[in-house]
Amino acid sequence: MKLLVTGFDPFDGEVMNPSWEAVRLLPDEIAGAQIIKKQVPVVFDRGREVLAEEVKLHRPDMVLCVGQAGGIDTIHVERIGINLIDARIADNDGKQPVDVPIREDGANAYFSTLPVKAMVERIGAAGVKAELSYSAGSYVCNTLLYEALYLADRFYPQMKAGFIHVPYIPEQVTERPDTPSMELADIAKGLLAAIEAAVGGQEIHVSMGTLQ
Ligand code: PCA
Repeated sequence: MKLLVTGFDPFDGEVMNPSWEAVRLLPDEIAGAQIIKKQVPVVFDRGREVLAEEVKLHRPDMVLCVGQAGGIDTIHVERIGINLIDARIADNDGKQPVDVPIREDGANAYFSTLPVKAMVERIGAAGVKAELSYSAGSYVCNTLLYEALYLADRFYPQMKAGFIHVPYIPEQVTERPDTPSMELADIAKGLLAAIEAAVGGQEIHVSMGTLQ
């Protein structure tokens, strides 16, 4: 099994993005699955293009995109991607689309096809705080989640996809002591646990399908 795991470039004045820093710490194999890592720009158009190119190139069985959500204090396993861009700030290319759909011909929303509850549970069992989230926002992260699910729906029906938002790491909040953060090692541990659950979940799904 092949998993494409993405993290983002820094954005919004930050010098690093914990999503990519944590993704790059992951081993190249988890629970027997090959892990392909890719850093994605925080740019509405190019971010989606990079994702589509990587999917076309590697044909992963599963895509897990990871992004930073400053201000959260637990790992958020996202449940839904919505067909909307409503950017609060400009992307790294200076573009700030407001109230536009991601895909004119796409569904209003797609649910993550990863086993989100099992992932939250497994992250918690690894000693890292996690919860389900019902909104990935309306910025570049939601766009990437929506796009991954759109691509799966249209072109890669076997491909599962989902998204995880991670908190700031302590180095990012030294000037903002009231803002929550999580150690990078814990974020990486959480991602590892989530991937183990996702890979296990898929195996169960496949074997149930085989029984029918
Ligand atoms: N977080 C942003 C985009 C890139 C990232 O890491 C978001 O939540 O949309």
